[in-house]
Amino acid sequence: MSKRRKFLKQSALYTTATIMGARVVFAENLPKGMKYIGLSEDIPGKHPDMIVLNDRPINMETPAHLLNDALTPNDRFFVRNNGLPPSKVDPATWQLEISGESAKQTKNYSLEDLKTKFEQVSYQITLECGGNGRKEYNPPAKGNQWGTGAVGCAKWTGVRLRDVLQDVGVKSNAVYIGYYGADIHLSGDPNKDPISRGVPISKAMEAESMIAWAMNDEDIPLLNGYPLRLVFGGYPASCSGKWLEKIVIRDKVHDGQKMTGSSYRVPCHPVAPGAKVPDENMCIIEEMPVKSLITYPMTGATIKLSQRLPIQGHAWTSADQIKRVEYSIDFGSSWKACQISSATNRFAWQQFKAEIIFPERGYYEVWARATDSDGRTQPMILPGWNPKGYLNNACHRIAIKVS
Ligand SMILES: Nc1nc2c(c(=O)[nH]1)N[C@H]1C(S)=C(S)[C@@H](COP(=O)(O)O)O[C@H]1N2
Ligand SMILES: [Mo]
Repeated sequence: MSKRRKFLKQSALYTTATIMGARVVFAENLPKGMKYIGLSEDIPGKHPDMIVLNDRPINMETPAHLLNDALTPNDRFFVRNNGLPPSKVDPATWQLEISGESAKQTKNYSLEDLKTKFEQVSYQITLECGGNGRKEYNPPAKGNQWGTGAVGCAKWTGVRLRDVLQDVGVKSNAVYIGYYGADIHLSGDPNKDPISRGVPISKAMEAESMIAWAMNDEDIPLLNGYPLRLVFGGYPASCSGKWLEKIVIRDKVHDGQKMTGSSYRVPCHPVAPGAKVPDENMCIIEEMPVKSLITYPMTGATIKLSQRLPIQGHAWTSADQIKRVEYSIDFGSSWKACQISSATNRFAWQQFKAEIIFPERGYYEVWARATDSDGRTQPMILPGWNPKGYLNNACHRIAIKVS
């Protein structure tokens, strides 16, 4: 971060917060964790039915039935902020610095440089927060109590990260890349990063690993990282740095904010629920597990016995593709196949659908279960408990009444 940027950040703080349509004049004075009583659940640019878990920093998830589109519209894409988004972004002067001990040189790129010097690519890539589904864990884990909606799939446009890294020059001892964004630590301290994570160099070099400036053919919304972000499919979305202003090529595992300790880590070996796990026994989450979501109908729907119930949803994986999605209406005793679409590219979620006939009137649950090309499948109940409540890929369930 340059001295000038640091100064801008320090003076800007969170003064752009608006409540009831007006700027919060003494925003800096509100004690941390306290909520504005005038805050409506509506966050500008986002769908009014998004579920707001937190407003400082903003964290919001998408109800399953709002995720029915093959590509998640920008106003329905979940938001997971660790700090406060930059209050002023000027795309004309935005710079991305690439440096680090395993970079052959330090180089800066403007948005214009990125758009004109490299091949432009678009991929449909699913982003899922590592903590999606956390609220089901027992004993509960601290942190945002995500239900099912910290996931979305958008069409991202930008350049391949590897093309830019290669333009700078990558030393043969490179191990990891780390990112720094322009967001501000909740304390307002410009010397602290809200988050600075990264991926192994092999992941950074994959064809689908991107530096993106567009989401569904529009500018990326401010809350999702405008004007520039990293996008890595198949890894926890925490790797996909927003408001991207610096990438470091490291000769060791990146040790930025939330890379160390227990953040975004799970026990290297399974533990009993509630166990205390020392930091040295916690391993960094890399590939995310296979998962699916029923996006139609909404849970609680009623149908007549004479009707067939159409169901729809998506399935995603860090493996090459989804091979199979099945549904059950008898609490997992038997499963029937759904139809699935093929993936546009690796890491795009795939659509599934089926038409269900129910044997008699009553209460049912529809459960969905996906299996990927590596043969991994979803557990029907919660997978391994872990202290921070990550990686819950249990089958999604919806309630149906047949009358
Ligand atoms: N600079 C920056 N990048 C970030 C974050 C952040 O707080 N700051 N949050 C991370 C986390 S934990 C997640 S899950 C994703 C969320 O991306 P989204 O808000 O666009 O859905 O962004 C990641 N990138
Ligand atoms: Mo996340």
